[in-house]
Amino acid sequence: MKILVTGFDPFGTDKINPAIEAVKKLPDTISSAEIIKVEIPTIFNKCAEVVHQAIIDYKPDYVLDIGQAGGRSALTPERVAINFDDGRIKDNAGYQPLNQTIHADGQNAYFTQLPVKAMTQAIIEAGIPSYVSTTAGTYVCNHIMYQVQYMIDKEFPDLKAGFIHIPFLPNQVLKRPNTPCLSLADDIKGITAAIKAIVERDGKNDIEVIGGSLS
Ligand code: PCA
Repeated sequence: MKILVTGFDPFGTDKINPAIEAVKKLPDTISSAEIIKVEIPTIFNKCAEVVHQAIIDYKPDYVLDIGQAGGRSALTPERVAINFDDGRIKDNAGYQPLNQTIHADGQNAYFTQLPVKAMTQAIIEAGIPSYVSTTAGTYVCNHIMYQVQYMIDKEFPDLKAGFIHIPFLPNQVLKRPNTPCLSLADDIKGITAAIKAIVERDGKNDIEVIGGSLS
């Protein structure tokens, strides 16, 4: 089995992105699955071109995109991606879409094929905080999650894909009081546990445990 894991480059005012830092340091093999690591730019559309090319080049069974969610306190597997770009800030190419549909012929939203509850449980069992998220926002992270789902819909029906948002690193919150953070070692441990859960649940449904949220 092959799993393509992508990490975004730094964006906004940050000089580092925990996503690509963690992805670079993942093991090359997890539960006998080959891990292919690719850095992607925090640029609308361009990031999807890079992932599309990587899917063609590597023919992975799974795509797992990783991105920073500054302010979150846990590793959060995302349940759903929406057909909507709405930038709070410009992307790394200076583009700031407002109220844009990503694909006119795509679904309004796509659910991930990944077992988000099993992933969350595995991350917690590894000693790292985790919960299932039901919004990946409206910036480049939701965009790439949606774009990969659109590729599955239109072009790669056997592919399975999803997304994990991760908190700031400790050195990103030195001047951001009362903001949660997680160490790079914990990011790596948690993402590795989530990938193990993906491999273990391959061909099976997600586990049926409580994992919903009220907000
Ligand atoms: N996080 C941003 C885009 C790149 C990243 O790592 C987001 O949550 O949309």
